[in-house]
Amino acid sequence: MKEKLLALLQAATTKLTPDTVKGAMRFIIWYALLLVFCCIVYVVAWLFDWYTTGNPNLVEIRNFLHEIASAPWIAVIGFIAKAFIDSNNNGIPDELESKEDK
Ligand SMILES: [Ca+2]
Repeated sequence: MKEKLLALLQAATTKLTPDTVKGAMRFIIWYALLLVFCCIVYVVAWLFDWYTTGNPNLVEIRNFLHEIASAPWIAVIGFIAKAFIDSNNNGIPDELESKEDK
């Protein structure tokens, strides 16, 4: 398990070097990874709380699910999904480029 996790982390870091990911796309990827990391930490902390107390905090997980299904989160997911589109491969999401740059 530990070796697989380290290999996955190493593969991710080698693919996210300045040579392979250019421009603003780098920040979009790091922002998306930060959101995923924070969600994972939240769920792991919730599971740890359940493990230590013996009772699942259903109110807290319901609030979390309600939060990640809310309109602002859906907007963030939409923004990130659009920002990953870089058809001319210049490192600037097509959504953020002016019409002359496309
Ligand atoms: Ca582009």
